[in-house]
Amino acid sequence: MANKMDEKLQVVYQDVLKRNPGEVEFHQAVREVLESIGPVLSKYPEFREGKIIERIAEPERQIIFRVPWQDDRGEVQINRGFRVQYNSALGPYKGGLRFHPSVYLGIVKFLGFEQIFKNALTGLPIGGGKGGSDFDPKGKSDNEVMRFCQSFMTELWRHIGDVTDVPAGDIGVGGREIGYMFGQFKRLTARYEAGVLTGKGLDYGGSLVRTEATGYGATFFVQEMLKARGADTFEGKTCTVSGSGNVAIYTIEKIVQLGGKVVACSDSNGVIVDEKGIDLELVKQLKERERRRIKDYVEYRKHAKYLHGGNIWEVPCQVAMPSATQNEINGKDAALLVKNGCIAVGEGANMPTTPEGIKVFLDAKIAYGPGKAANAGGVATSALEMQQNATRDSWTFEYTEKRLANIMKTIHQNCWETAEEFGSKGNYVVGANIAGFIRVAKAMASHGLV
Ligand code: NDP
Ligand code: 2IT
Repeated sequence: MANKMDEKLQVVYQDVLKRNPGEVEFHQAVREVLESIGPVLSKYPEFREGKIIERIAEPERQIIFRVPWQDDRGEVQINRGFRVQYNSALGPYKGGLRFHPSVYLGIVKFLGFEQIFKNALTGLPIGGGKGGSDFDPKGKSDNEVMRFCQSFMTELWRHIGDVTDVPAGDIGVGGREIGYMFGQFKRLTARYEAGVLTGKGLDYGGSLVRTEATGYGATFFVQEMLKARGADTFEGKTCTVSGSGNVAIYTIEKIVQLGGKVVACSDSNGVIVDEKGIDLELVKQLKERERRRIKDYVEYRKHAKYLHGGNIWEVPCQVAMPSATQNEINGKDAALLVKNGCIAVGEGANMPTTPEGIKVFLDAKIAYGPGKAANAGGVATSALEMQQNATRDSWTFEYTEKRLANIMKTIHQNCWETAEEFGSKGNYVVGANIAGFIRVAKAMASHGLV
């Protein structure tokens, strides 16, 4: 991204393309990391000799399974389930499950690959993994979602456990789905193994702040980036946050707490623009409690605008926080954001900016926080949930949020210092990729050829 890929890494990349045909999102994620880590290999020749990079690119284990279930009309439905156990050098595989019709192996592998470095950046003992299904939860009844989750877990349970692999939520998987899956796991194993899933309900082993953690963490990361640019803050800043799901909602909440104003959010159908500031309680009501579409916002707030099929990045802002999905900001969108005065971008979503978009942000020298650093607060708080489960403890909101804030501060500092050390001051892409990579690579090198 900031660096040209070195020749030997080019060979590795060509091999990744050949071995994983058609998995374009996975190729994109691998390429970004390979473009960053060239300078590390000069400093640590043992990583090259041990073929650490070739080994990191290949998942340790990939599980693909049939998920049959019955809909409310009694009709049989078949979906495909995935779990990619990518890398266990630093701890049990850890990463979310995504339920969305676009899910296929290439998406799960891109997310799993990103997760390795993200989890390493948290400094906590978690390896990288990801899973999901092409099941579409939209429009399904609670009973259909429950039957699907039970069938999904009927295969997944044998592959997971509190010291082997610990799934959590991602797109389409929240507290409701985790609850159904936990119930089925408990039934199949006859064990109350609380630490097998994170994002659990507060009544049965969940952690305070996990629901808020990704959005809060991403906002803390942007706060650190603003500080690093010269004592700047969110106070009075106009912000836009794409999506209106878990990450978007708690990003908006924290921005407002820190004095910023969010004027737009979205879903896959359109954009809400509310110049008075998005009414978060209304968004929570529509999205969390009533599971409706964001367009319904204008039924309650007549002054706001709904742009069907609109592009949120056309709305001028100083801080943009993409929090929906991959590749939602292309080169044109990025150029428009910069032109309209955007000074910071913090990625709540995974890989929301295309390579062309990233280049625009880096060339413009705005503060650009890539997902694997900026959105690491979610998985970090999952690791805190595992810690509470292991000790049968539960911490207060204030204490847990403080831990999260400190983790985000440390990640920011680590990325900043690493970028500087490797000659790319202010480039968080290089900082995050190198800092994450070194931690995993060192552990892998210690483990011998496994
Ligand atoms: P949710 O399912 O709660 O919300 C997803 C939001 O993104 C919805 O508003 C959805 O709109 C929108 N969206 C999803 N797919 C698309 C698409 N193809 N095009 C346009 N909009 C889309 O998921 P989360 O908030 O949990 O996840 C959002 C992002 O954050 C993802 O990239 C995820 O990987 C990442 N992330 C999540 C973490 C977590 O803890 N949950 C942790 C770290 C990263 P619609 O309803 O129309 O589909
Ligand atoms: O992308 C992510 O980091 C997540 N979806 C959260 C993973 C987790 O295990 O909490």
